[in-house]
Amino acid sequence: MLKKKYVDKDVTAIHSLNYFTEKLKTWYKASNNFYYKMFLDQVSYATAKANCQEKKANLASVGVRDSSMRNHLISLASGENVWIGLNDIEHEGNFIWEDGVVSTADNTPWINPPDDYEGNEDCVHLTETSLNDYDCSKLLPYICEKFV
Ligand SMILES: [Ca+2]
Ligand SMILES: [Ca+2]
Repeated sequence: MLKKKYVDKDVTAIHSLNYFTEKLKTWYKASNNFYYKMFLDQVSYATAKANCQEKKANLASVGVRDSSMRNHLISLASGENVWIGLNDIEHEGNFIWEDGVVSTADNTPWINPPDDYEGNEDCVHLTETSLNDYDCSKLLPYICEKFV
């Protein structure tokens, strides 16, 4: 029988995702009337964005700006790191939500200010508590959001 000699980080992440609640496996209608779905394939921010758009959706934006909806999404995602729709790709330090809304202190719940680590973090993922800027080429699952 074949045995794996090691388990790398990504495999561990996929394993832990098995524990997230069933709700986000299909389009889930939240109390804000938007629908959410979590995709478990681990992809770059650009691919995640394109995959959501293919489904007539956006990377989650509206729901993430709302504190109670954000906490709800974090619990539905079991605190996994997942891409959501916020980036400063165009201009360093000027974050824009994927639905076009400009990020402000009021609508963006950084616990720590984005650190643009090694000058290479322009995309944002949900953490178990809040938001973090991260390397856009890293591979993460993601949450799409659509209105109908
Ligand atoms: Ca940045
Ligand atoms: Ca960071």
